[in-house]
Amino acid sequence: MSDVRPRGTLHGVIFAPYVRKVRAVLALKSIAHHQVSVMPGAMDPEFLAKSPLSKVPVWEESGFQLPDSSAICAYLERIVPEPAIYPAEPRVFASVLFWEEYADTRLVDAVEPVFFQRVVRPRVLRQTCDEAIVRRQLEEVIPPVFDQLEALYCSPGPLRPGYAPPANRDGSRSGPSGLALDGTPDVTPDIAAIALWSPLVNLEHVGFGVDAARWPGVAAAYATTSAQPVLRSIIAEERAALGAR
Ligand SMILES: N[C@@H](CCC(=O)N[C@@H](CS)C(=O)NCC(=O)O)C(=O)O
Repeated sequence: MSDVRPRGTLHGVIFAPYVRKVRAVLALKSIAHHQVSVMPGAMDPEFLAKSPLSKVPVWEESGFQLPDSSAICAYLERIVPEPAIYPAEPRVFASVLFWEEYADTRLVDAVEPVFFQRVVRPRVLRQTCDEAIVRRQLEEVIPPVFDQLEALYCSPGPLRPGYAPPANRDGSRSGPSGLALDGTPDVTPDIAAIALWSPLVNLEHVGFGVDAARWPGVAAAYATTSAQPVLRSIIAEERAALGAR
């Protein structure tokens, strides 16, 4: 029988991309935990003692606190190694760390203003959405990021050792990261795939998908990661919290 005692507590609001990244890893590794909703930028002394940079997420266990999604995910891999989300081969491992960093910086910076304007401003801050910012991000800021991902992450090359093409959505196999016939991915996504997936969920929550005609690799990578049953559950839970069907 598996141990369902909570291993620790994750602090952070579930819509924050870095929090979702950690929740995805916890779910993929079946690590039972408590979830405490903390808004980004919390400045109370109790939270600052856990998170000196006042950012979410923070992972907490008895006698141990760890901020930063990348640190937390690396720690979770050490305490629960299977299924592995970090490749073993040195170059593939290092490259995956780079793409995780790319997702956590360039992609989050491009995407988050859209979610902030469409959800946080009206629902949390009771302010109106600035549609000019949304349009600018969608038309000018996000496309070059997707172009870069398409060219450098979704294609074989020196920045992508170990690249495997994503699955065809019809269930036929096009490579080792394919979908099984029931549509379930048969390979656990690595930390780069998870980190790239997470901010794109926020984009989907506000009605914007990745244009598969323009960025087929990015769209397929997102779809393949989203098809993991435990990640589908995370998206469904968030949609319910947003009041969407
Ligand atoms: N490198 C950090 C970034 C965390 C981060 O920036 N979190 C945002 C929420 S998505 C936050 O807490 N922002 C509040 C602030 O910057 O004051 C990580 O990977 O955890």
